[in-house]
Amino acid sequence: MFALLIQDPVNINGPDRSPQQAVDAYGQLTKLASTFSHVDGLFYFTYAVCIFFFVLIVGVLLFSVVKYRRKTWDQLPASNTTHNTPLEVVWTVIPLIIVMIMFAWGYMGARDMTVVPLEASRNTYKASAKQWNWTFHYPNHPVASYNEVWLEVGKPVQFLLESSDVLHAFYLPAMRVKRDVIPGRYQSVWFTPTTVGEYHLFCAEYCGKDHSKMYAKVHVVDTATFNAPQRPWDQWEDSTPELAAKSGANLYSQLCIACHSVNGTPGVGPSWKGLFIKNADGTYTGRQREVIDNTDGGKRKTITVDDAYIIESVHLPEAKKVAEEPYVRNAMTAFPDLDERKVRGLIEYMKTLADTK
Ligand code: HEC
Ligand SMILES: [Cu+2]
Repeated sequence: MFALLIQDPVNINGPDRSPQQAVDAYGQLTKLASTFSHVDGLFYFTYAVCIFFFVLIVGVLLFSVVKYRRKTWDQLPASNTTHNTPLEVVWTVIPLIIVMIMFAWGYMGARDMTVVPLEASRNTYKASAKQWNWTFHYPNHPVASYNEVWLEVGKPVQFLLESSDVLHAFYLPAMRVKRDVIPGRYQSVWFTPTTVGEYHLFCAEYCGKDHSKMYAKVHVVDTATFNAPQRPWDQWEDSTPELAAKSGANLYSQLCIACHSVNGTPGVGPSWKGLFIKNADGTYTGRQREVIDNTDGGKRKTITVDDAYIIESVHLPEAKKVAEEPYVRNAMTAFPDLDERKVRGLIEYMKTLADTK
């Protein structure tokens, strides 16, 4: 039975799981990577109490069932005792003490987790949740990142959580933090990451169709990597069109893949295949697209897809909405913080999906 409980710490979530995402010695919790060790202590204490009383109660029950079963039809009851005051006191007081220990332990832990130390509040990130992405803003750097965030090891950090649509939840099991993200109000969590590595951030509140895909990578890196002149979240290779397309493809698989296919299959949004047409001389022309132009009183127009239209579609999708069924009825997530350089990488990637004339 215990072989089932104690899972292989390396293979529990597939071969690509890094050691930092492995489970702890008992195979029950993700390996702790923050200072909130009381969560583990309390968890295992509660777990041990439950196992002890389960075995005790079921054991006594089974023993009595067998020992005191009626063996003949006319056998009298073994005992007529209905009350035993010392016994009642014992089984009230002992559980009370155990429960009070759990309460005090949990209360002190909850206080630690909710009172944000000054050092963490001076290192405040913003995490914005939106169906079905996370956007991160950094305390002293203008560039935001999506679905990936970088933290400095050993430095207390606070996350200010906001949602621009529905309920989400910020769940970082390795750090032992979890908080609902509620539209119209700021929530916050803090922790101190203690181990360099890569961790999973999950959305833990069902938030619609692609809730299961709403997770982010949390990179905990050493101080030198974090403060490198080229910050780890600000790296973007686009020195040649091929490399830009590669960076774009990578970003596509993080941000756009949920709604846009690249093989012509319609999704929530139109496929990117054939958005451009490659001419015989190697240049690209955009395809014709019927749109509703909300910057011009909602008029229907036929436009030619070009860089400006794509950049606008990313920053302000409502400006020109695709007028074709079924896309006209669907809404696109806006990415106003995605800088133009990255959108140009995405455009280079779209061009690799062009139809040839
Ligand atoms: C939540 C789903 C969703 C996500 C995520 C999404 N889109 Fe869209 N996209 C749509 C929908 C729906 C449309 C069509 C309606 C409209 O124009 O607003 C659209 C339209 C577009 C268009 C206009 C396409 C055309 O054929 O005319 C572009 C360009 C675009 N999206 C780019 C992106 C990029 C780049 C990303 C990732 C950074 C992205 N989208 C992520 C849903 C999405
Ligand atoms: Cu969510």
